[in-house]
Amino acid sequence: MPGRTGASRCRTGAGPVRDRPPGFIVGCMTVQLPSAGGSSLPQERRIVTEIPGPASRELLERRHSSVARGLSHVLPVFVAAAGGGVVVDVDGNSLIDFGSGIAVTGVGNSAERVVERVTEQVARFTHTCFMVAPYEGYVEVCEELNRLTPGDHEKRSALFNSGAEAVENAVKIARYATGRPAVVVFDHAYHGRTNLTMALTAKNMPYKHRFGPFASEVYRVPMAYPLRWPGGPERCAAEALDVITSLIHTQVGEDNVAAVLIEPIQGEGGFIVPPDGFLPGLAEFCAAHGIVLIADEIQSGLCRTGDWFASDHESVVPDLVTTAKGIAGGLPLAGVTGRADLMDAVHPGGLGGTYGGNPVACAAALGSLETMAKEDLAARARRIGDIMLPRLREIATATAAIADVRGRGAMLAVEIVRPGGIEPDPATAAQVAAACHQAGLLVLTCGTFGNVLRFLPPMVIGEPLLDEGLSILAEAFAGR
Ligand code: PLZ
Repeated sequence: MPGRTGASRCRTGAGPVRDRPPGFIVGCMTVQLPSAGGSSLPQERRIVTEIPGPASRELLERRHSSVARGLSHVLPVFVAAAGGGVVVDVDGNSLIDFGSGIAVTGVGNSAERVVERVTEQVARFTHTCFMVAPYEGYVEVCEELNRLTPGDHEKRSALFNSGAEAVENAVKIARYATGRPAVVVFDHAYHGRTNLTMALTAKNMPYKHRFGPFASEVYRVPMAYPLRWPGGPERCAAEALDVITSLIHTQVGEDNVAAVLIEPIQGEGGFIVPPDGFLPGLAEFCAAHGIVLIADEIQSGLCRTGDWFASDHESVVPDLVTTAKGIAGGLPLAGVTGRADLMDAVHPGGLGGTYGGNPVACAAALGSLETMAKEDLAARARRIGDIMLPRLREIATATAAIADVRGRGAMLAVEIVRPGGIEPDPATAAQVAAACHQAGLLVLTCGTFGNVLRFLPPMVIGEPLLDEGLSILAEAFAGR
């Protein structure tokens, strides 16, 4: 197929990046690209070209003629290597990573134990399908999840490929176990892009627009969002609980509700931290009515907020917990963990999937969980919060554009508004993010209104990089 070979080559003739030697020519400059990632990469910010540079732009052109338009990029630099707190692009720029690939690489990219375990596993066998012939790694990951998730009751787990798939399965299990149809979700919620999880997700653009019709029996209630609660942050927890329980009673009926599904700290919806008392109150209501409380800890879990799980902060014990993202150091893996009686209600063969709990992903998870425990990454996350929060508050004092600084551990955000009120200002959020990107700091935005800048550094990031990142952020806000 000569045509195919030809199509995969760069128009400049430089060839695909993977075929190039570690040092290659961009314009008149020789760029030394690292041959490996991981924490041994120089932990430094280094900007050697404009962002994106010529090699990234070249790849971007190929991307545009080969990859669907529906996939967008926060920052169109193509990655050559990553590790610790940096991402190195194909032009040799080294960016400070405040995103962790959306809360995934908390243990760092190509983390040592992840690489070791994966390398060893990939050489032994890559797949059997757990439903065809099982293997120990899957069982070990489930044991670990059962042990680490909140509560010391008897638990079971099942593994899947993505967060959305885990959420779908949690809903399947809750419906099966209760025999009830309804699922209650929240304003600003994000649970995925599959058909059921689109229905569970709140935001239309870009996630749902023109992708319907959506699944039925999904009921949305207000979120306890302190900054925007009409009665003010002090009354938010109690009033939100009143509104929610009353809506469930009058519009759905408690006995029709299989599950209440909530992110203990909302992620995509804007890093919304419910006030103290809200989650325990919700758990109490669920328990009183035989409703399964599902905590979607896909973004907030696995040491990110300074505990193993965000639910731990107020000792909330959900009936089911979904995990993904941070669990396997970047390999695709997700889990549903929870009460043995609920999990074991489903008939044999009722749960599964070809790749769910793939042995290589399980090996990665074991390496990643081991690293979290050994290096006490929850403590590292708390330390990151202790360093970042005061600096973020300082930045917020110097600008009228920030209405709120919030989050816990290494899951932090600032909400950007028009000065003088709380009207969302997504344009300024986008400008600040772009200024950070140009200066070599990878930050992400989020929020229903697109006006939240979020910070999710790898828990293993070094403090000098953290400091430097914060200074870049302060600079990006200067004069706003
Ligand atoms: N639940 C709480 O944060 C994924 C989405 C990125 P998947 N969030 C990042 C995007 O734009 O697609 C997420 C989450 C919470 C579920 C999910 C879904 O996880 O692994 O992306 O399916």
